[in-house]
Amino acid sequence: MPMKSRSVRVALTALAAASLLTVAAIDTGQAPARAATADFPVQLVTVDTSTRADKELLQSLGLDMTEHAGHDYIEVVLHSPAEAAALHAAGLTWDVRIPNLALHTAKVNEINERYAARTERSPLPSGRTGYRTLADYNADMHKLATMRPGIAREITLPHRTLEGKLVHGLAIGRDVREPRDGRPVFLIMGLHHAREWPSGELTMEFAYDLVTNYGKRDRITNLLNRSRVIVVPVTNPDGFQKSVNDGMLLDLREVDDGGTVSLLGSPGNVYKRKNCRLLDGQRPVANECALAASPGGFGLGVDTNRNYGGLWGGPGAASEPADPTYRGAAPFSEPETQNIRELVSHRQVTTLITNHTYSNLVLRPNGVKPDTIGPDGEPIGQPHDEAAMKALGARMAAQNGYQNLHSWELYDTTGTTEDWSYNATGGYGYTFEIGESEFHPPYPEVVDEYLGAGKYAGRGNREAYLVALENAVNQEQHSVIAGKAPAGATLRLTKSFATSTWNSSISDTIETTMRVGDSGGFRWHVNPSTRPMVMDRQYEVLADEPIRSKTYNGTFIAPTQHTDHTFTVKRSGVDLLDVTLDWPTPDDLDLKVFYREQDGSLTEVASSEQFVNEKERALVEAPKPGGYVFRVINYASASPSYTLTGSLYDTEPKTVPRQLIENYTLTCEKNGKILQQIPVVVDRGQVVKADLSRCRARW
Ligand code: 0X9
Ligand code: ZN
Repeated sequence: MPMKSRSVRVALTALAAASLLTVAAIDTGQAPARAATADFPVQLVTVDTSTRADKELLQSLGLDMTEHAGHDYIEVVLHSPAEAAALHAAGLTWDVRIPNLALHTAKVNEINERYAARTERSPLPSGRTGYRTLADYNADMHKLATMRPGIAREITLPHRTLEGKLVHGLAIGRDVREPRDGRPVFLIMGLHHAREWPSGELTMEFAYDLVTNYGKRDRITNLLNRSRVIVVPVTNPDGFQKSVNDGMLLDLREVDDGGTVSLLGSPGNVYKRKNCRLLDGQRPVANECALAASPGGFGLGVDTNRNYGGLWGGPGAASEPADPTYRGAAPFSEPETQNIRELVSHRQVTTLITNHTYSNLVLRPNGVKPDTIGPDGEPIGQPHDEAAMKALGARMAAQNGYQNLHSWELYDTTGTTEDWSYNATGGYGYTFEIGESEFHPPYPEVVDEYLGAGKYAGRGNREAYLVALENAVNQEQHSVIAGKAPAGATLRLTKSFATSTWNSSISDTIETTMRVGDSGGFRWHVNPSTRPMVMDRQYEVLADEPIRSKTYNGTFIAPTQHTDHTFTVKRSGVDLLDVTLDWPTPDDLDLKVFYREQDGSLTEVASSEQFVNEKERALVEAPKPGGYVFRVINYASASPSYTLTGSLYDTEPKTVPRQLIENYTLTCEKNGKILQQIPVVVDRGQVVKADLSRCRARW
């Protein structure tokens, strides 16, 4: 994770004295004079969040947070002066990274135009040289299915969007027009969030790669012989269409001509995140959604990545429609999430990737910290399959060079795609946050993200997706039901259960079918019958007593000065270094923790800058052995003394014990008539034999 370069911390009093617009004008000094007068330019800022409390405070403000975050910052899109005011009022400080996103998009458009003009064909599988519009996506899927009908088939998801659009996808694999024959499914998606254009581009390029290389490259041919791949590049077409249409309109030349200053003052829907649900339970009328762009355009709408049923309504999802992470009126209230729910409930999706931008991350479940108490009164814990999902995440991250993390390591979320899909089906699920630093960078970066660049040249997300597809077909990582049944019989696997939301539950049904081939032998690749949620799961608690603790009693530090104290971690394998600072006066000391590198330089590893009168605490997880410096800084304090304590802790693993074993119901059917029905229990990595002799006898 690239750590933010800290600039001077802005003193609160100075900010209070300045009017907001003046602050905005200073911060956005690079914008051309004409573009940034009365209008507040939509901007990308880096908010200082040195403690988890700061992160939670920021999250409570309902601002438009990005996934770009580190131990002491989160990047946020500011859409209006009111939002800047909310940050001030909360006492948070920030630096401006992109002072005018509209102007920035116009610049990116210019770069893109130049790239397209000088490039006849990019090295991408499709050869594209610029971002697709919604129409381009649909045309490309149609083209692939027409080009190779034997292995690519267009699919249309069951629900139209709120604006009445169809959501299209592509099914890819050998005999893709034949009835399903029990092969596992890999699902890859893009554009849950409207402004995250590369997430659709990479999804579509993977489809091109598979379809054009089937029969040419053994690895791809073999994978498509053993699986079906479902590609849904644009899961939120209403939102995406608004973002991309407005985005492509922003033109820098028009600034010079003086024509569209107001347009640049407001980027319209370019940074729209959510769908077109402007009012709970209602569909927008024609054009209403496009015109609803509030300053900067994130405005109303449901965050489709908070609307899934799993843990719906819990931490990291908002209940207010104007909030960027609005969860919607009910779990699965939106057509966009209903579509994906039904897709996943009617196929055996053993692995899925949902693409987003940005921050170069491979994220895995769960969305909340393991020690968070969940709806069942027990800690949410680590996913039952943590070890395997972490290992697969690492193998993918070795291809694209991203960081391999738990989703919750950046901030909490509930109701995301894989919060539901993993916990309901047991199929592995990942969020990819593509790209280093922005929602839709210059197109050449999209090319690099797909094919890999620098150290990762020739690998990139292309290879990461292939690794995921290999996992989807690897039967060690899912389950197999095998046996003999009459040729032509339909086998049906069903399971109904309650999926926990945060405060209640919804009923979920998984129902998948396959047709038995001419030989009568079948091998059905499925997810395990018992859901991870009801299996045992691990979490960790801090030991009651520290392994070692050292206390320093300090004396007065002159204002703006600091005092350093040294501390040593003698062995590896310690789980936590906990540093606390206390002092008697009601004013402000700050704390920073550094690691001393071999060359003697200091690397900041934790810090705590609470506000006046709050005591400081900094945590270093899994501290490396070596020398540490605890720096006590007098920010604004007259204290004659302070007490500083460094403690090393181990954590103790605890288990929420296995509670349940769940089964599928397997039926063997002839022309819709059930000839035999049996329960099937199958674990991950297991092959079980299903005895369907009665079905054969009665056929
Ligand atoms: O917040 C989201 O929905 C995703 N990030 S994005 O910037 N693309 O909007 C991340 C979802 C999972 N991540 C976390 N739990 N942090
Ligand atoms: Zn996203």
